[in-house]
Amino acid sequence: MPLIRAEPYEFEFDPARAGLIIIDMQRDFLEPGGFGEMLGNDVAQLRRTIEPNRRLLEAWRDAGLFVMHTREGHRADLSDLPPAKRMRGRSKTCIGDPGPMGRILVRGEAGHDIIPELYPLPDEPVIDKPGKGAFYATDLESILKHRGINQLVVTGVTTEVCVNTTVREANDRGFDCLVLEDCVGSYFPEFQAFGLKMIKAQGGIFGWVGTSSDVIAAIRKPVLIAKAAGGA
Ligand code: TIU
Repeated sequence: MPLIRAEPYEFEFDPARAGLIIIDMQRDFLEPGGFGEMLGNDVAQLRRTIEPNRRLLEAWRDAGLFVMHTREGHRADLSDLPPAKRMRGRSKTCIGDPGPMGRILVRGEAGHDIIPELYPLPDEPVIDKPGKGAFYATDLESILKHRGINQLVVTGVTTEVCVNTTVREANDRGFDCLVLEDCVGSYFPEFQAFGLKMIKAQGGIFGWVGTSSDVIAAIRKPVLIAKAAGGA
């Protein structure tokens, strides 16, 4: 079993029982001109995660491992949108209203979809979730159960909101989570730092924190490592 460098201590990685879950890398959260930026957020804080996620996803796919993607959003009729969520923030523009890239956080709209750099392949499950956590009101848990997955490598945005909520939900359901600090992002640097600290504190109360380069090294096929080292 490969050991991956992590905090608070090394993660015993079992590729056959691990799934990569990429949280909410959606155009409305990450792209200039999207909903996130419209609310005054600095999307550059999230965009720095795109390239590390892209490299990780490429290596993960090359290794033939299991990957899932999530999107936060609602039905077009908004019947799964809690009124409290719609009104929160007292914003002029709410979820479901027309936004810069279609109706905000509504399934099927351009802004709700995943950024092209990380677009799912047809055989990769996409979990459409109405909440911040990926387990709430989705079939994620049954997908993981049927696949025999008990470890999650977690990336995406935002660190303190949908990533933390999903990790906490997973932890209560018995999954070991390894969160990759270079592949998760927050609009707020202080929340990025503390969002990660909260996961690994108290002996790993919710899980582990590591980096994508260590995961990529663990899943690379030996022939690729030999090539990188200058071998045949
Ligand atoms: N995906 C996710 O984190 N949804 C959010 O609403 N995040 C914020 O930081 N607002």
